[in-house]
Amino acid sequence: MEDKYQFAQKIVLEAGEFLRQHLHDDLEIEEKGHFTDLVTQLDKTVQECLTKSILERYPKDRILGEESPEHLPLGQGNVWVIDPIDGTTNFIVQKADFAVLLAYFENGVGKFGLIYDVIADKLYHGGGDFPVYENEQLLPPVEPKSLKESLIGLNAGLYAQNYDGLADFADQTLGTRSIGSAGISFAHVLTGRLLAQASYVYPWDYAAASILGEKLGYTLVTTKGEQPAFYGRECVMLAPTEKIREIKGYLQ
Ligand code: 2AM
Ligand code: CA
Repeated sequence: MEDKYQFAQKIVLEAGEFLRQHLHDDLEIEEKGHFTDLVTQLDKTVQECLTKSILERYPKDRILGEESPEHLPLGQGNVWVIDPIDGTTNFIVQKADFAVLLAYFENGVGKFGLIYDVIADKLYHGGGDFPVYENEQLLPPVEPKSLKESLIGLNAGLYAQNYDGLADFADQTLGTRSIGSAGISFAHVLTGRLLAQASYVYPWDYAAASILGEKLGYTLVTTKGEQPAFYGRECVMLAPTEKIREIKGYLQ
């Protein structure tokens, strides 16, 4: 597993370097269903490069990628979960606050996860048998503060709708923050900047955070209070395990 983990770090860092080099390229932007759900040629290129590198080295493994054709369940066999650019809108508009996300599962069990904040050059990595690091700095286990001393990650849309009671929960805290990259937002939970992060997202957006978080004392749950299905789009929240019961008290 050590080899696979080192390999994963290498290809994610290379993908980030590629995106930095192509940051100011002319972008071919396509809408995927809704005008806010965008994809560029660089999302597709990074997805293809990561897929090719993984399958060349591990031909029996399988890929679940945001931009890959089949969205298979990850419960069986060796599955790599890829989001080539998490925060594509930020990538297009802000040229910052986007991430490369990679997670690896064997028969549904998360073995390691990687969140690479490309412009900040911060790689969050570990999980499973590996300690969790931000670059070379070991991250300590969660030390949750009270809701009244904490910020939570939540976008304006979910707050405005009070989706599953998230605004009621947010109103118990010092306030909300929203970055536009689920991966980077989840990483801010892992470092204690945010108490929790809730997002309406897909498995490739939350798989790495779920593996990293579990190692440090966080749990990823749906805002309905269930285990995420790791299939299709769901509203999920990463929060300190010992705070979940209290938070659920504010959710509907
Ligand atoms: P993405 O850029 O990889 O799609 C804020 O938009 C966050 O929600 C981002 O992490 C984004 O990831 C994710 N997201 C997932 N599905 C989305 C969608 N249909 N439209 C916009 N953002 C989406
Ligand atoms: Ca993406």
